Amino acid sequence: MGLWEAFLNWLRSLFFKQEMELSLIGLQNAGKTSLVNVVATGGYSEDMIPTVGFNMRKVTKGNVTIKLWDLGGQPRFRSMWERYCRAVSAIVYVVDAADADNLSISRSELHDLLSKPSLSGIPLLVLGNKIDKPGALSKQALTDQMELKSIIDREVCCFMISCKNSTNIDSVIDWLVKHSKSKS
Ligand SMILES: Nc1nc2c(ncn2[C@@H]2O[C@H](COP(=O)(O)OP(=O)(O)OP(=O)(O)O)[C@@H](O)[C@H]2O)c(=O)[nH]1
Ligand SMILES: [Mg+2]
Repeated sequence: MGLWEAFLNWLRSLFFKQEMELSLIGLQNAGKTSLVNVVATGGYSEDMIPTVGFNMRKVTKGNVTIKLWDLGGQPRFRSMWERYCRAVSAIVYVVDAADADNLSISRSELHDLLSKPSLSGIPLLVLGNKIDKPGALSKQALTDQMELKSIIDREVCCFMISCKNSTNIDSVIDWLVKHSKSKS
């Protein structure tokens, strides 16, 4: 990027708020609502109520306002995931990296969702959560088992996080802010 362009972008950022909309998807108990809480307030709680349907939260980071659709992960809510992903700048898919039993279901739900033509090209951020737990998968193992390398029609990024210990939450926020769109 040229210097002049960089300067114009900087000026723009002073006058225009950035805005983005994203969806949090993943099986029940993965930690989606916990992630919203950590990003919004830094708070974490062990007793969480499963999300029924969805919740919408707005979070502001710097000059970026993020509208988050936090969706329920129980089987009965999965059919509505696609509808809430259509208009978003990015899909954030949360996986419980310490729950080996449900990994193959998580993988097939992810690949099912990404096969919808309406969602083609939307960037994907996969988060392996609960790395504070013993037995949590490594990033390499999660990447392999979720078959992330087979996704070639969009940008894919993966971080290992812990909502409990706030591990890597900064990297998540950085990635999200970089993927926001300008709004006049
Ligand atoms: N050890 C550990 N537990 C976590 C972490 N993040 C979330 N949990 C726990 O996992 C459980 C489920 O968290 P939720 O945030 O409600 O999960 P969810 O994905 O929103 O679930 P649904 O709303 O049912 O789809 C809660 O008991 C959390 O305390 C983490 O980083 N480490
Ligand atoms: Mg929830």
